[in-house]
Amino acid sequence: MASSDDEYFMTIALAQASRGIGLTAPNPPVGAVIVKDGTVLGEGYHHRAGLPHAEIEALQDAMGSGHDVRGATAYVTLEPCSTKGRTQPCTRALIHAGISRVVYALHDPNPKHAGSADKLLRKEGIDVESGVLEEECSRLIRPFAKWITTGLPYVIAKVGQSLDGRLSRPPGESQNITSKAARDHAMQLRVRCDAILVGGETVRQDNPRLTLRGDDIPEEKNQPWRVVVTRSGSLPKKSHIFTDEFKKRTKVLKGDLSFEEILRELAKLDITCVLVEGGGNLLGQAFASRHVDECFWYLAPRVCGGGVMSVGGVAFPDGACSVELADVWHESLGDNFLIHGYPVWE
Ligand code: AOF
Ligand code: ZN
Repeated sequence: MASSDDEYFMTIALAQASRGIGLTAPNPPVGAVIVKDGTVLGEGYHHRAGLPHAEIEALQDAMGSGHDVRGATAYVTLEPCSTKGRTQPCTRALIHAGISRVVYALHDPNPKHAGSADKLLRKEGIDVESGVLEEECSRLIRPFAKWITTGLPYVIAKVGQSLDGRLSRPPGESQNITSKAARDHAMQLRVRCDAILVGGETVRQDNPRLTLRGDDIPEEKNQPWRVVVTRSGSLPKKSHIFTDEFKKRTKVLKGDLSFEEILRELAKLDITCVLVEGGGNLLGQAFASRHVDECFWYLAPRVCGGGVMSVGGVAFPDGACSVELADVWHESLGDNFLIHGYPVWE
């Protein structure tokens, strides 16, 4: 039976897993904790695809400090893997280490592993418990779960708009709509993602850098891919994204692609999570295709009286989409306002 102690230790594993958010594609972020007699002996998380899984990191942390892990409990935010991939299966490592109980949050959505761990571990006399903090842990691996089950990356829409729904201000004015606090907040979204997607017009009008910068950026984080979709293919060669030090991380997708075709192209680059930053046409296309999974909507107390609609364009004729967000939360960012939620596509 799971206990409140199990939830407590799973919270620690979840905090470990969170350290890997945005770093592990195409693998999920996973955390693990080794506990014996109520004491944490070791903790760890999966840092990057190809490197050891969370369980191995936690076992090494414990054993590296001289602890005897035999008879200990392993808490893992995801079902331990059971077949060899880039690394050896974790179920085997847990068995060899002499772990006597394994508690994990949810089944691995990867069909290669899903549901196999229980049988393998129990055959060796190990107690197995699952479902502890399942909801919290499943939220963490939403991008991986979508990618591994559909072959498409998870889509986060970021919109920064005026009260009258505009992404831009009249020509000649500064083009910032939202406040510095809101833009700093949005920068953190780039940490979670493997790619930032924009339309060609955004590159032509704004010449954005689309890089990760500022404080609080994990050292191990790669710059996300910068992907521009353009029908005409004509983009200024001097744009930041083609000339700066990360120009190798820029990709242009040309032609008349549907949003799903764009996502399939991204999946080929092992992108499991993409941030759609605009402009209005591309956001319109994303919503009309019903492929938006999560939204961050920043509202600035400003009326623009003109400019590009935040979700619009030719891809978004009247009635193309009407969708409600679920699990909504909101917060104030100075005088700006953020609404977050998950579109529910029926
Ligand atoms: C775990 N612990 O920390 C992670 C798991 O190619 P590999 O060997 O890295 O295996 C990748 C698969 O392992 C991945 O698709 C997912 O099913 C699982 N991820 N499993 O036990 C971990 N990251
Ligand atoms: Zn594993």
